[in-house]
Amino acid sequence: MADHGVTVVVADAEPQLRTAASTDAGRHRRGNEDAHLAEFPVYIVADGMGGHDAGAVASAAVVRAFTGLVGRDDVRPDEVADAIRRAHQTVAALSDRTRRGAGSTLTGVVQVRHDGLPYWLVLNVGDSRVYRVSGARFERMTIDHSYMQEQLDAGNLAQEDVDTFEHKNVITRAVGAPDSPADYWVHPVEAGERILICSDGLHGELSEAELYDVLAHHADPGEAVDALLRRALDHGGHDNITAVLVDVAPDADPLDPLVEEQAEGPRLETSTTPDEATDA
Ligand SMILES: [Mn+2]
Repeated sequence: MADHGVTVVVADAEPQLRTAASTDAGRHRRGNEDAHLAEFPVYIVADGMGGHDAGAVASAAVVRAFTGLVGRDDVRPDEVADAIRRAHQTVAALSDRTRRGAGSTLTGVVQVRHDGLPYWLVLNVGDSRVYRVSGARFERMTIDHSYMQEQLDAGNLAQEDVDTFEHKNVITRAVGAPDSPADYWVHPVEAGERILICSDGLHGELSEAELYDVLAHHADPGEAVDALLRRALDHGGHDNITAVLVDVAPDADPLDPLVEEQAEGPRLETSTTPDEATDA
């Protein structure tokens, strides 16, 4: 039993996947403005911001925009773009109504179908992140929309100085904010891979080496997310912390199109801003 009261949900709606999710307010914030959804085929994290409880309302609204996709194995990429557009509209309306500047990050993966084959549609707005472990490989699948990332890209900030960068929490795109299209990437579903979706309360406390270390030492997804949150709390828990983990079974049938034909798979639209999402 964890000493910080996290909630871990392990779902098996899709037999090839094992998932776990955990969230904690951390040690410094009164409430938890993170929200998440971890039900096949939707695995997303939203980190809300805004005065009073506007952040929590915003992140909850973002997650709610995706609930209609839950339980389906035939989701199309344009339906994900529609969900993001609905989330934008809802949060923007909330922001206008409350005048508190409500917004939210949104990141994660949705398993979509294209020509009958399943892919991960990776999506991102803001500075929550998606990571992927495949064998000894650990990679980030998203690019932050943040002032820090802009300074890194411009060469004004060195990678070794990110830990002490003062304006870590300034994001440049948010659900509900203008000029904030989502980025998209498409990735074939691979046997044995592990996908981590998290808010900055996790990746801001743990280095990528630490994230990988924890993931490599806990095969069970529930134990892994619990260990990730415990580690973030040990580092101070300065922010709300959320982690969603999706494991694709290592023994997935190689003849199953789920994991076959990756090289031959259809090319999906991989531009960062499909038309469907740019007008959100
Ligand atoms: Mn946060």
